[in-house]
Amino acid sequence: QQSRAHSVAVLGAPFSKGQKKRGVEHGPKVIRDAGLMERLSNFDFSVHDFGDLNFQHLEEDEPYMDVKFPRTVGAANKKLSAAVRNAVSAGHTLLMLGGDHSLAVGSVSGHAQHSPDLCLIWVDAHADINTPMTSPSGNLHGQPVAFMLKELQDKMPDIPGFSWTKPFLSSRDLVYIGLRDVDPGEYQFLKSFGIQYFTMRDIDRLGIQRVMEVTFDHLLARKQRPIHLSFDIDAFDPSLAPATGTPVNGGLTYREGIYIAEEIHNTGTDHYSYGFHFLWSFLDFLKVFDCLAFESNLSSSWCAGLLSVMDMVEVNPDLGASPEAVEATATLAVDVIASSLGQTREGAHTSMDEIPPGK
Ligand code: 4U7
Ligand code: MN
Ligand code: MN
Ligand code: MN
Repeated sequence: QQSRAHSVAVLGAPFSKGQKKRGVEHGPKVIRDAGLMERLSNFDFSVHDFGDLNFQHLEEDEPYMDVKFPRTVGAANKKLSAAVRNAVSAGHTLLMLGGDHSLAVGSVSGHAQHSPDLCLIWVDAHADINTPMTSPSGNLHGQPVAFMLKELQDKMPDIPGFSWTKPFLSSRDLVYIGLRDVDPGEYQFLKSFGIQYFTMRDIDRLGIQRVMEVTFDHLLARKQRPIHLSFDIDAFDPSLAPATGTPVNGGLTYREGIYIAEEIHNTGTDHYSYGFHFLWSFLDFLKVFDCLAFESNLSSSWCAGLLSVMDMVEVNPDLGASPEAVEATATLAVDVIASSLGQTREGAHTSMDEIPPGK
């Protein structure tokens, strides 16, 4: 059953050609070095390390319009897409370690091939929804969402390397959290498609709790469905996540980032509050019951929630001012991953049979 993942698969994607700075291809290694697998071994689910994908470097890869390395990025994403589809089809909850954010094209499309009804939560300082025509940089890590959206189909040229993928996501199935650097063309798309987004200003006004409530109301009120979480580490304030390629001041606090992750894990257990329709509330109620029963019967406390695939991207160890800065950024990534998979701040929710006696 989809809400009961028994295993998490970890897949590294050491890739950096979606932007110009070297180093982000070492993201998977530094996130692993920060203790990822040990942290995940504390949970009740099993963990499978699928290792890192091997990406080809294409010699002949001239820019298309202003777009850099289109064939290299396209081929890498085609490969990632198949790997993600296979892992999800095999029943794993998948954790993809980037690499730059252009990898979301492969990650989300592969996920969508198995779960066409998925919804996408994009946590990022940036909207990454430029088309080649609106992109100020030509970097594909600022464009992945444009490849996904059906609404942008006739605004996207045929970019070499990307003929394998077709738009599969509706703009209503996407929510952004953490935005604070949005280009003019991107703003136009957000507004004209009515995309639900929360800038840092919105988080200041509403608080992160309300932001998550509205996010789930928007995505899950009518039906429960798989969540794809695409987490760009630059969503955090640069004081917390300095080792990244496009830092922007005024980002998420540690607690806001962890709260987002915890709430995503809690989907499927506490979502009875989303939406108002009686029938759905009732079905949600049954599901809560189901999940709680599962937790108590097996004394294995883990309930997967709706998170099905998570990307953790844009950790670049070459850009930290010191080894400490790099380690802080990578450890933060591990903390967000652990919280998304069920680590809680109130302690383990496995119940002890009895409180140990004093004597
Ligand atoms: B990231 C930018 F112009 N919008 O398109 C662009 F500001 O994956 C930045 O979110 C994109 O880190 C940042 O190049 C991509 C720029
Ligand atoms: Mn970003
Ligand atoms: Mn991004
Ligand atoms: Mn749980």
